[in-house]
Amino acid sequence: MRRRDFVAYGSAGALTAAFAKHQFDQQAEAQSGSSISFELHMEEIYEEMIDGEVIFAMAYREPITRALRPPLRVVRGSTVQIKLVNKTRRPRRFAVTGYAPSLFPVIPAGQTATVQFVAGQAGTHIYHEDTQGAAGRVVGLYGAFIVTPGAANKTPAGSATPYQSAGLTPALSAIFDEMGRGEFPGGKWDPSIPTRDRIWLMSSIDPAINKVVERDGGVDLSLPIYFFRPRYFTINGLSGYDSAHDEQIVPKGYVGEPCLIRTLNAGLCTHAPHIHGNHVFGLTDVDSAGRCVYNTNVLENDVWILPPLSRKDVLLPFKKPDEIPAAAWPPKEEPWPLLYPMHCHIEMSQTACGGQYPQGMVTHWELLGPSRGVAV
Ligand SMILES: [Cu+2]
Repeated sequence: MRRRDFVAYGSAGALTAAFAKHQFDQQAEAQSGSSISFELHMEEIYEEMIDGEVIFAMAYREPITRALRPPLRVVRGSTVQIKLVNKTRRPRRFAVTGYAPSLFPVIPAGQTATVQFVAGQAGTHIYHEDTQGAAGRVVGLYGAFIVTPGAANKTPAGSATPYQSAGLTPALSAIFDEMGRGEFPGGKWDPSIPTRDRIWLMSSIDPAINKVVERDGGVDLSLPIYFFRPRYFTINGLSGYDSAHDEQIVPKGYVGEPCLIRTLNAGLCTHAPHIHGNHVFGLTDVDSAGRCVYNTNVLENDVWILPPLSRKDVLLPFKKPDEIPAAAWPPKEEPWPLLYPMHCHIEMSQTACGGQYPQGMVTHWELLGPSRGVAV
């Protein structure tokens, strides 16, 4: 099949995912405190890699929008029901990081089950397949599970945050209280602006493992006979040129309008996202049980480590890049927008198929202008 056919399909998929995400948001808000239902089909698919290779993979699919690996957004305290349809050839078990495995029964091949649990602490999680070691997850059965705080999201001083008031640390409160003044002149945090809340769900693919799974060979990646040699590295399923220009991935904004970036690693390699132009504020981490932790000490990071199954929320401040002298700001000769790259600092992840650079885990962010509404 020709590459542009796949690209066209991919764009439609991205649009569908965006629409679906919005739908999910509305649904989640409408049902805050009560219950919310999703349906995910586990499917065996073929996916095109950035270099044109087509490989076997698996994915959770939303059956109405057809979106692959849709992000699920729910409000803290709501009862979450997920109808899971196992269309693959092996038993599967669903999992969500930080939630007890006993919540999720094994679903035999061809069977359907509905799991139910209460959404806990507001934060960023990964939902994924959890049998055969990590094999199902590594061939693509994963997605982002986001818990939003609902109305109880204020700092003691009354500033809105993406997190719940209970357990909010003084350091996080200080960041969100600062919005609308000082470093962040763009106004208070507004959870209703979707473009200021991004998901970067990273993963890595070893086609040899996918081949074994395609042949229905038993793979247990916890066994030492399996060596994981990844050749493709993705953000939200895309690599290289595609991830660098995807509207759902690239943060865009004006000075003083910070963007929350939820970074997650569903793969088997440790990653190290690194960003140019600004440092990010590290807002959350995970503990040894996989639960979200609100940081008590917010550091400015140039690069942050992201081991398998970990998640770190960071805040990209959208401030004047330090390398531009104040006397030369705003720039008169450089055209807006200013573009800055983001790339993983584990260097193997910068290639596709063992050498095609820079077709790996890369994207960029765009500073659109000095402040919203000001002509430049
Ligand atoms: Cu760099």
